[in-house]
Formats: sequence, structure tokens, C-alpha cells
Amino acid sequence: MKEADFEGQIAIKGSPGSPYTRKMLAVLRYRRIPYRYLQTQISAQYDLPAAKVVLQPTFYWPGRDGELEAVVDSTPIIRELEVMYHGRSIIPNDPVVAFLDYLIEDYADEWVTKAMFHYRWHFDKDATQGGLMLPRWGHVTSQEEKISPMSDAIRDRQVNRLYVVGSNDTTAPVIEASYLRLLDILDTHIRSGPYVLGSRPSACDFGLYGQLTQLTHFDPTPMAICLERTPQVFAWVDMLSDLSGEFAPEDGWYERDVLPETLSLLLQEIGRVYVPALLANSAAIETGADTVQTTIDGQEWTQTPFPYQARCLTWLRQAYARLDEGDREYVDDIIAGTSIEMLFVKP
Ligand SMILES: N[C@@H](CCC(=O)N[C@@H](CS)C(=O)NCC(=O)O)C(=O)O
Repeated sequence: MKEADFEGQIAIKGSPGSPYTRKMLAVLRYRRIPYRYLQTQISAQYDLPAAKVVLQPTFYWPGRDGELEAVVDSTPIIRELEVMYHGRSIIPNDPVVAFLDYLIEDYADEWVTKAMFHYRWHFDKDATQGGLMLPRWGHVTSQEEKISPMSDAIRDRQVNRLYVVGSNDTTAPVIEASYLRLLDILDTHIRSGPYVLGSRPSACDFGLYGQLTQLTHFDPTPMAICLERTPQVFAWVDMLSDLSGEFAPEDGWYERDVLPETLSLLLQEIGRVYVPALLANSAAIETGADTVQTTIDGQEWTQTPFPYQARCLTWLRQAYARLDEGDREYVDDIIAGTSIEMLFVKP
């Protein structure tokens, strides 16, 4: 075991098949933050502190006491990195635009991931490839006799965990239709960007990018769909992977009063699928129900309650409440008629 001394640099443990790892690597590259990427086989050689929850990615940096600490959850980590490193920020200056950024990032992380996990493990072809590859990234020196049983075990385990994100035969058509719509919306929207909120990338681009690295560039079913339907989105994902040379113009983000029409399509999509999922999930958690039963996009939706996503709703409401009155009114105007406003109605 090697002592974990990264000489003041940030270390990130993760793997290529993890959308949130890809999200954060792209953030670090764009922000030009020096880092060490500890892929599985490398991280195993270090004596690393344990995080509260075992998740990919896990970040390691010195805590208040100077000791290395293990930190998880990409959304707060992005905000923490803003404090630790200045310049090339990915949080828009205007609180109204920053709120939209946060909302879209959350949709990417929490809804688009349903499509990512669904397409990876729902159809045989994708599940076989996922099983084939997942253990390999951490065991490139292992012999086939060792990897094959791992492939089978991972595949079985993940197929049995599809319920966690709400992927099942009832919800499959809802998830798949939402993936197609997202591709179509991005295909149109990025042509005025190229980023979601202007000519400068923000957290939500990286959230979408992370999930799309898997959907458009790894799993065969959603990848074929993207290549055929929206090749421009495929190219966009490639571009996002390393934005170290991109500019960060002061005036790069859209002004609150000149948001492009295509952005409202994305907001409507969030209202169409993510909002009802969030509300029904939180209601189920509050009442202690053991299933979430609701209608999403006019179709039946059923899943096991997901406690983390109830917290996501609380955080979204806190972000909305933190806006000052004028900004909140502005946000209200932008989200009016998208159903997103349902998240913030007073009980
Ligand atoms: N909210 C977390 C989610 C991270 C996450 O769910 N990571 C997945 C892999 S992409 C994971 O580690 N899942 C647990 C597992 O695979 O055992 C974040 O934004 O970082």
C-alpha cells in the first residue's frame, strides 16, 4: 500500500463507465484544475480514507485538519471547487441563470441517469456489453478466467438493481421517449450555444455530458439511436470531454431577458418528466409508502421510493427560496407553464 500523498493536488477515484466520474473529469479539465485520476487498479494501491458512502467518483483533498478526506456527490463538489479554485467558474453570475443551471444539472443527474441505467441493463445486448466491460476497467492485467465470472456477477447484480432508478417494463416507454426528446431538444438548442446556457459552459452542461458519455458513446442501443437521429449531439459530447482550450468569456452566459426559445423546450421537458417524478417520490417518502405510483407523460409510473431524490427536491426548494424577491419573480416568469412551478407552490 502506498501512502496517499498527492502533493496538494486533488485526486479523483472513478472509472470510465461511471457517468458522474466523467462529468467531474470534464469539469476539472475545463477549469484547468490539476488532478490525479485514480482508476480502480491504481486506487487499489493506495491507502485511502473511506467516504461516508461508497460512490464513484470519490474525491480526496486535505480537510480542515490537514488530513486527507474522502468526499462524494458531484453537485456540492462542484460548488466546493468554486471556492477552492478561482477562474473559469462554471456557475453563472446572474442568480436567475444560476438557478436554471442548477435545475438542469439536477435533471441531468437524477432523471437522465434513469435513461443511462435503463439502457445499460434493460436490453440483453447492452447488458451483455456492460457486463463484459465493467470489470475490465479495473482489471486490465487479469486473465480471462478471472474476469468472466466477474462479468456475469456484475451483470446479474445490476439487472437486479434496475428498480432503484425506476426502470421496469411499465416505465420503459416513458424513459425511452424522454431520451429521444432530450436528444432532439439538444440537437436544436446547442446550435445557438454551443452550451446549454450560452457560449460558456456551466455545471448543467457537465451533468448532461456525464450521462451522455454512456448513452451516446458506450451502450449500443442508445448510441445507435443518437448517431442516427442526432449526430450533432454525438459530436457535442466528444467536444465536452476536454474543454481545456475553450474560452471563458465574461459575457458568455445568456442574459436573463434574452434566453433562446429552445431553452424553454428543455425546461418543458423537465416539467414533463422530472417534476412529476420528484413530487411523487417525495410524497411517497413522506407518507412511508413502499411504492411510488403516479402518471408521467400521460403514462403509468411505478417505482421504489428513492430517499436521495427527496433531498434533491428539498435542495431545489432551498435554492428557489434563497433567490431574492425580484430574481424569484423573474424565475417564476421563465418557468411559468412548464410545470416546474409545481415544485415551488406553497402547500
Ligand atoms: N449523486 C452522486 C451519484 C454518484 C453515483 O451514483 N455513482 C454511481 C456510479 S456512476 C455509484 O457509485 N453507484 C454505486 C455503485 O455502483 O455501487 C454524484 O453526483 O456524484
